[in-house]
Formats: sequence, structure tokens, C-alpha cells
Amino acid sequence: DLVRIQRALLSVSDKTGLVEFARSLAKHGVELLSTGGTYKSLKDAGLVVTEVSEHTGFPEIMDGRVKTLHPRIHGGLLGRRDTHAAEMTKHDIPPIDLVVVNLYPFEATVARGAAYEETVENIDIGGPAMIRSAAKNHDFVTVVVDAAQYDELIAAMDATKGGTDLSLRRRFAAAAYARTGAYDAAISQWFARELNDPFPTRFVVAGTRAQTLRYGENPHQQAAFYRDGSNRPGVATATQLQGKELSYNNLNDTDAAFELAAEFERPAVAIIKHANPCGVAQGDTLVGAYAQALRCDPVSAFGGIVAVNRTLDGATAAEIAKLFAEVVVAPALDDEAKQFLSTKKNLRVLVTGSMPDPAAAGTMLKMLSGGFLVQSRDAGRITASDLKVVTKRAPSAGELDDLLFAFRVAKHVKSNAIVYVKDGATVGIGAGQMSRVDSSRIAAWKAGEAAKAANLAESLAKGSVVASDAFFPFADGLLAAAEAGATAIIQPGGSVRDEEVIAAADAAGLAMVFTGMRHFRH
Ligand code: 93A
Repeated sequence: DLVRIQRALLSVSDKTGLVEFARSLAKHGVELLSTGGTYKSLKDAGLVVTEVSEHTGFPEIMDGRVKTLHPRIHGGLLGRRDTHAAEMTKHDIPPIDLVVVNLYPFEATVARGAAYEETVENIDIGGPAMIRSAAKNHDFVTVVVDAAQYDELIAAMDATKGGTDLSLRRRFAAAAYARTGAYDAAISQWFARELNDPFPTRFVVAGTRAQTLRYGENPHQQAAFYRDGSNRPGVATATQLQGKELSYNNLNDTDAAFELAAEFERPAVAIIKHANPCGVAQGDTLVGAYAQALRCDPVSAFGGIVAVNRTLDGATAAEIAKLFAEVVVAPALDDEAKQFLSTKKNLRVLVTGSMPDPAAAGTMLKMLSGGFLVQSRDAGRITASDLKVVTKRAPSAGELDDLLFAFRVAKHVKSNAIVYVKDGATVGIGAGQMSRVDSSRIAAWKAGEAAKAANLAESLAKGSVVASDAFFPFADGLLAAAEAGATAIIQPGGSVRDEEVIAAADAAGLAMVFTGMRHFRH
């Protein structure tokens, strides 16, 4: 099944590595055909190359929209070398054994926010057509769609006196259809945005493998991480400065930690375990915020993921280095911070370049058996002006700050979420319980545990405020908070028993505000 490559067509927008690659082909005696710009690059580099227009006897027309869409090209790619040989001879169609194409940079054109017309002009038609023709005829034809494949192809040719075997051609054909599929996915996603149609009849996603992972959530599962091309700052843009290989759970938790830290304007730290925060704080300094975040649940923080929302400084890094953490993620690190963390060989340190916009639109997918759910990301953010005071007592300015902070944290806690906050720091978090009152009890209990760990006489719930990600269906959860010593509550409201819950809050002397917005997270 070895096919010697005698004629190649090269047509690339991204000319990285092109000349060197073409030289290697030429060394194997391959005849080179090329489109205008690619032809010029090769010619300028001193290679012998024929222009496609000369090969077809037809000029490139319509500003290049029609350059390779010609039977002498597509016949040369699609013709079977056995059953179609006579036909190819009859119509004077020379076989083309290798196609090297990378496409008009549609994705990059969209990413830089180009105008509609220019974006449409960057939809490549002839390129995908050649890729698909060559890939279909992989019994005979080799197709390359990425400069990253150049070396492998040349190595294969070196090993076989200028040929490729069927297994390589099949693998390259599969990669070719994945490329054209992803390309069309990007085009359809762009149209969906232009047309304001977030849920079109056919929803297509595409990703580029960033890394294969040692295993999935558990060792008996396989896993890989794909980038979706959005370049949202976070796990997808991160560079790993040091530490062990990242795992599936590391990436999942790091994402949760970083998205949470991004919610705050002031210096903030989020510590995550199993995708839930076990401590979040904001303050005047990062090092202060870190100490407060850690105080919330130092037991759970062991083996956690730490995210910060600004350049990680030496003082904070020195404190983090005392903790056994799995990952530290920051938009940037100063030299001192890098030095402190470098003493912890296994600690994975990720730098993302910047923080994501928490209010940015986006799409979230969740795989189900036999399908997937699509929704817009939870970009909801409650500010003071959204709040409605429902109790006799209105929250004080200090309580108000903490209430807003607590509700933002609650958005990132698995439901049912109850979050106790005091002075800009969580002091008790109840996560992922099936009943809200259980989450309330757990959060209150955790606040007591945190106080014990810090050698404090009274529970950290004393004088705290409480956020609930959804309404209290009954007064019991709220009463648990009052009993623990909380003074103010933030919750969406909207229960049929709101009256009853408000009355209980008034009776307990609590201040309560409604957000009108729920933050379920599953
Ligand atoms: O405008 S096209 O869709 N029409 C074509 O017939 C065609 N053939 C190749 N674009 C076409 N191409 C693309 O041109 C290739 O996919 C490649 O991206 C680019 C290379 O052009 P040049 O060699 O002129 O730089």
C-alpha cells in the first residue's frame, strides 16, 4: 500500500515552515504545483515550481475566489489510480499525490473582530474542497492540513524512498476532515452570533487538543483537554511554570477557582477543593486576603487549588508555599513569587496572562447520555442597586458589602449553596446538599470549626452575613443562620412562603435583601 509521491500541490495561507518543507519534497524528486502567493514564496526561495493556473490552463479569477476549483485539479485528486486511470489519461488529468493546504485564517479574522464583508471573504472554499477530495481518495493521496505534520511526512518519505503507507494516509485523512469540520463549525458559530441565534437547529462545537491527560476523573477513565478557540483567559491560555503534570481534576478545579477569583475588583483569593470553594476572601492586599481565605477551612484547603485575581507577589507566595496546594493560578507572578514557589517542586504554577471578564457572554455545554445541554454562561452579577430590602431593618454599609460578596461567592458554590461571610471573607460554606436547611446547618457548623482552628472563643458565624443561592423555601434555613449568629441575609426571594420567611427574619432582628436573581450551579 506504499504510494510514491510524484506530484504535490501546495496552497497555504500560513507559510510557516513552508520553504524548508518544500525543499525536502523537492529532494525526493516531487514536482511542485502552487497557487499565487505560495508559488511566489517558493519561487523566491529558489525552488522549481509550477503555478496552478499554468497547470489548469485557466487563470485565477474573481480575486482568487476561483483558483483551484478545476477538473484538472480535482480529477487529479479524486481519480482512483486503478479504475479511473483510463479516464484520467483520456482527459489529460495528471495525478496529484499530495495536497498541502492550510486555510484562509477565518477563525483569526473573527477573533480580531473584522467587519462582516472581510470575514465572509475569509471563508475558504477551494482549500477545504481540495482537502476533502484528497482525504476521500486516501487510498492513493496524502493530505496535510497543518505545518505540525510536515516533519512526520518527511520522516515517512525518508524511510520509504519518497512514499507514504496507507495507515499514515488514513490518519492524515481523519485529521483533514476534523480540520474542515472545525472550520465549518467556526463559520456556523459566527453566523449564529451574527444572527443572534444561540441555539440553531444543528449545534456544532470544535476544539483543538491542548493535551492528553494521564487519566480522567478516575484512573480507569481516559481524558484530554481541548481548547475551544475563544481564548478566554484561564486554563486555556495558561502556561505552566513548574510542577507535576496537570490532571483532569486539577484543570476542572483550577477553572472553578480562577472564574471565582475573577468576580472581584479588590485583591481576592479563592481556594477550591472538588470544584467548590473552601475559602474566599477579598482585602486591601493579596496576602491579607489569602490569610482570611485560608482561615475559613484550613483542613479542606490542604491539597487545594489557589487562585488570585492580580499579580501574585512574594509575600503572598511565601504564605501559599507553607500550604500543601495542588495548583496555584494567577494572571501573572512577580520574580519574588516565582522564587518562593520554585522551592515546591511538585506544585503546579499556572500563569494565564490576564483575568477573564466575569460578565462576558459565553456558552456552556453539559454532556448527557445521548445528547448535551447548551446554555448561556451565568454572567449575572448582582450590585447594590439590584437589591430590595424586605425586612424592617436595612443592612448597614458593612453588612451590604459582605452580602454582595457572599452572593458572588454563592454563585460559584454547588447548589444548595449557603455562604457565611464576615469582613470580606467566607467563614462557613455549605455546598452541594440536597436540602437547603442541611447546607445552612453545615455552613454554620463549619463557621464554628473555623473558629476552633483559629483558637477563637466564639464561632465565626457571630456577626456574619449569609447568602443563599436560591430562595429559602421555609424559615428553617434562615433560622439556623440567625441561631448561629448571622445578622443579615441575601437571597433571591420568590418563594410562595416569602411572607413567612420575612416575618421570621423580622422576628429574629435580621436584615434581609432580595436579589431577584438565582444562581443555581450543578
Ligand atoms: O478563494 S478560495 O476559496 N478559492 C480557491 O479556488 C482556492 N484554492 C486555494 N481559496 C483557495 N485556496 C486557498 O488559498 C488555500 O486554502 C490557501 O489558504 C490559500 C493560498 O493562497 P496563496 O497561495 O495565493 O497564498
